[in-house]
Amino acid sequence: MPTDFHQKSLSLLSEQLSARGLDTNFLIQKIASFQIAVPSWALGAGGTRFGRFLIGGEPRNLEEKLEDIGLLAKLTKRTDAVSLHIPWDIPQDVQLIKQKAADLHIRFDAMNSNTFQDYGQPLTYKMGSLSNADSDIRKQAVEHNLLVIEVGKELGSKGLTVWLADGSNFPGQAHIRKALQWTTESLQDIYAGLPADWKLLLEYKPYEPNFYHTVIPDWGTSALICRHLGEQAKVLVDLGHHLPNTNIEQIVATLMHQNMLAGFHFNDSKYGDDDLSTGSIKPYQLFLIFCELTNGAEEKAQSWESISWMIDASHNTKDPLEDLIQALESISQAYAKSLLVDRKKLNQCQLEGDVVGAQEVLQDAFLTDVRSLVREARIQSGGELDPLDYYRRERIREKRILQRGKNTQASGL
Ligand code: RM4
Ligand code: MN
Ligand code: MN
Repeated sequence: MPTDFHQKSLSLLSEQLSARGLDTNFLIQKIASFQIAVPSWALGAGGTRFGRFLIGGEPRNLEEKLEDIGLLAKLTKRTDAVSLHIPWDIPQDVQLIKQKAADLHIRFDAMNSNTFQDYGQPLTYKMGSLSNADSDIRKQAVEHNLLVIEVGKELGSKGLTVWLADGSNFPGQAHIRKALQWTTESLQDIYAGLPADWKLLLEYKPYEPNFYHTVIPDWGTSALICRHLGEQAKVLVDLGHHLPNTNIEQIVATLMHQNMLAGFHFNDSKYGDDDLSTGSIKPYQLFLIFCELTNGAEEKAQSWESISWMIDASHNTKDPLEDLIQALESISQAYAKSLLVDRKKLNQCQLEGDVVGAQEVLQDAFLTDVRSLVREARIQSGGELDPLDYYRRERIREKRILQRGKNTQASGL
């Protein structure tokens, strides 16, 4: 991408935007300040239940994961935080990790607990964790979450994300009401240990790994439980955790209306929890979601700052770092486009029942090529003109392979 091509595209866009009454510099500032966390498990090749293909040069430990996020931060200027998964990425030496992160200007975003696998703990989670019929197992799962909070406190994190795999595979296997009650009580015990300036982000998912019933299958159940916890508990929306064709933007609007939106896990999907690159399959949906987000914040339904942002994708055919660069770019583009929506005109259309006009307003924003705007925001922040091109030109993966080895495997799924 030649610099003069970028300049020409930007000035053309700038002209179009000011004709629409929009201030290019203001938009650039907004785009530049929007930061999205990267999870510690997204830096290696992701597996499926059929196996895993190594990509080479995968980070061997948390320090190397931080180095990869540091690189993403330097190139894209779109991420400044890591979200840790415990026990996959339990810091061995907290001070060292804190120092390393500080050197790379990386914050610790929400901590993720794990009660969906066995990793040598005394009691098995095979039949569930926070919802288990056995109170000792529930207790163990609660204690794990409390430990995750302790680790997070040392690192300066301000949130605990709970995703529960609990549920059942066959009718009759679980007592559906009791499982919900036990889950609520377990979460109350965890909530009691939550520091006052933290939030609890409660994720939902309709199915997988359980296929008959999941204890927290949807945003409504998650919100219901949060109501039993307290104001610091809110609902986390993972884009892949919906049945096909669900109107996710409506869920976002509803949650914001109730000040109940904790944050996002960005990814994209065709069928289920596919964990594909954000914006690769349904960019219009992503844009509509951002329209609800920016509008909800503008109209003060819920503040922008109270929402957490994270990528939660898995890559088994792409280089994870390339994929994350693409995802960060797509998210910024969707955000930028949502800022272009002519709200006054849209409100007028809604008032007059002008369905055609309303669609035109949205499409006008969506079909605007904002790439130069997003690029400029990145350059002004000190990032690369074209991060993907830089990554390939500098042969970063090849260098990682030389340094870390060909057969390394990052922790994660
Ligand atoms: C789940 C969910 C969680 C993530 C795990 C690895 O499907 O999205 O957020 O921690 O996967
Ligand atoms: Mn998730
Ligand atoms: Mn998921």
